[in-house]
Amino acid sequence: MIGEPTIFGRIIDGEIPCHRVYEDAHVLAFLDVGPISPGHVLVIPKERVAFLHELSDDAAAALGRVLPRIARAVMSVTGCSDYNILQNNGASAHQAVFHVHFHIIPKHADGSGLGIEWNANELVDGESLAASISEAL
Ligand code: DGP
Repeated sequence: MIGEPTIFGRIIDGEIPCHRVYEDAHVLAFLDVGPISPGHVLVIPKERVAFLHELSDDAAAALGRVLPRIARAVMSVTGCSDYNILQNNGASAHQAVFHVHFHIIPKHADGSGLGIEWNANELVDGESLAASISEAL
């Protein structure tokens, strides 16, 4: 790890308390301290990297393995049938804590939950763009 631990690193280390809902060797999940809606949970890797694209394959796999299970538990307890998974990377993309995290945000009947502004445009040069991204993998 380079630099000061983030607030989530300190939660992993037990220096800062959290309302833990799940933990294994690679993953920790806990309630968001400022929930957008009741049942808002954060799921984080114990690997200390800021952005999704920095995650090791093992840490990514560990997250992917438990996310649906935690989502099912949130649905069962809150009664929501709809929810968003949000994962922000970079300050301009609304990331405030620079340790990878997935939000599970229930959408409740009262309208509480994530609000999304979705400015769809027309796809331009799809074929060459897809080929370029594919080649970059
Ligand atoms: P983001 O904007 O994606 O980086 O979201 C960071 C989230 O982390 C935000 O919803 C509030 C939450 N958060 C920040 N500090 C703490 C904390 O100390 N404890 C808990 N449980 N959540 C925190």
